[in-house]
Amino acid sequence: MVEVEVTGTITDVTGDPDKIFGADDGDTFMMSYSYDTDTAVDISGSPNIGLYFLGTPMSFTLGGVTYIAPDSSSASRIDNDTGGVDSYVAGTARSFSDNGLDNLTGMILLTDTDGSVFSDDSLPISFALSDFEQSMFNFGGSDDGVFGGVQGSIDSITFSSDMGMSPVPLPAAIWLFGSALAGLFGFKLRQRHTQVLAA
Ligand SMILES: [Ca+2]
Ligand SMILES: [Ca+2]
Repeated sequence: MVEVEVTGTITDVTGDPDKIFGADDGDTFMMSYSYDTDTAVDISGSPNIGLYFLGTPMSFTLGGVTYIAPDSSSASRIDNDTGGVDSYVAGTARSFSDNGLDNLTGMILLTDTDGSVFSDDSLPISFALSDFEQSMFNFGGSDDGVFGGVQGSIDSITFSSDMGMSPVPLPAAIWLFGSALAGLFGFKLRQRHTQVLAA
């Protein structure tokens, strides 16, 4: 699985006059999601566009509240050289409800204007935020029919991947380490014994 953590700063709450998200300019925005590059299927027929349902929850935190979009909503789109531009989107393909709010949608959009970040339309294992000239996020929804939305800039995006690195429980790790040490000492003892016999 590839795990992605995004942090941003809210720069525009003018779309949320009733403050349904309880967030102000300068507040932190966080988003996290994950995907399996082996199982995610590109449903776009275009060789330059990758459109994937991620099949895992996607969480958004702002105004001190975390909103969790269901598995069926999380999606990502990769554009490679569309009009000479590479772009990356991760967000909700369908609106959802959580914490008493409805019609919730959220996404991040990053644009590399010289088209150099992606060489195909596959889901990325990693990239650097600095590879993109433009980045933004938005999040919106409604509270009893009152709509609100905020947007801002992305400060960091970090990828971590656990491929081939499944965590080993500590007691097992100690047992393996102890056993390896015993093997090492056994080898050295045998070696010394052989030298003594040869002398
Ligand atoms: Ca494609
Ligand atoms: Ca490209």
